[in-house]
Amino acid sequence: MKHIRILHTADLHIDTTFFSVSQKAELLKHELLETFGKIVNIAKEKNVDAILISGDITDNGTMSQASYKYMCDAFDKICHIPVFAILGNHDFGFNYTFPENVHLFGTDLNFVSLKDADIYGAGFNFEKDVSPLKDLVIKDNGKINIMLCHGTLNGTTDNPFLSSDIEKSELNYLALGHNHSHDGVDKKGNTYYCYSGVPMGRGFDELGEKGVIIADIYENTVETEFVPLGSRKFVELSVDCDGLSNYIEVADKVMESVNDKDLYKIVLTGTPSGHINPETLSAVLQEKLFYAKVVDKTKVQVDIEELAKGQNLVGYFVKNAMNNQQALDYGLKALNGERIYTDED
Ligand SMILES: [Mn+2]
Repeated sequence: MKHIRILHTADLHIDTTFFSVSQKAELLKHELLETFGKIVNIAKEKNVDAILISGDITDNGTMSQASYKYMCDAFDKICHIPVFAILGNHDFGFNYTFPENVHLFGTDLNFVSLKDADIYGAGFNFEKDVSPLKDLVIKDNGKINIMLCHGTLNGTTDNPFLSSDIEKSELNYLALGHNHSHDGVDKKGNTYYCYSGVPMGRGFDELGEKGVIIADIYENTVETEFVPLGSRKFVELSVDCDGLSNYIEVADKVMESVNDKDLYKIVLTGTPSGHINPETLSAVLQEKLFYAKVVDKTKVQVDIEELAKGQNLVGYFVKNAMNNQQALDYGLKALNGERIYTDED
């Protein structure tokens, strides 16, 4: 029976700056590199026939000498496993060579044969905003056909392609890169496909567990497994402050459902019975957790109708902001001299 086992990853974004979590940026940058080391180890443990990297190897086309050497050493450690890679839209200006076991496809669609499979690939096209999937013509239907592609499914920009392009491709497996979240494996026609997602979250827009895909690809079917990489997670935690009266009570509640490894965005909701000082809460949580930021979306417990009657700044403000709950909540806090903790901080 024809069969090939591959490890599918993408969007490594090596040397991401992590500017949104500046205090921990350098450490996280290093951990991202170590996550790449973990990927290579998993490839070895799972005895894969090949590793596929579907673009965005770097975050901006360059990497430090240390990161480049780390990657080369990691590839050397698995010199018996072939690696197939393409460049993504973040790899503009990429000018590195990797050890011999790494095959980096150019921009023009091409393929390499390995065991029972033909592996097609083409790097991100900066000149022509169209996916190479649209030009794909399979050479040998008697083989297992796989393709690496970096672009937007059913989008309009960034090398877009359609579900119907997948359906008519006659590929067995399409290893996608560009979308940073893995939303399961899909199938169109006879083609199994997925975005593997990033190997490690890099901000509060990349939440939760990240990993790689191990796929056993047969002529008529594909079996896949999502293997978590155990990297630090970005987590958004909503905390209902109904009835809580101060920052200590809120901090206690937060500590019940966190660990000291992950990065947290703590979103305060509900109507507290007393004043919660977000500044103090933030300082306390930052001390207890690896990383914490507080976003205050609590409602102020006041009699709006009564306030609106006031012949003063507060009364004037409330009268005019009456129909906008968020403006009222933030405005009343601001008028009370508090710093406002919003999502934009
Ligand atoms: Mn990317």
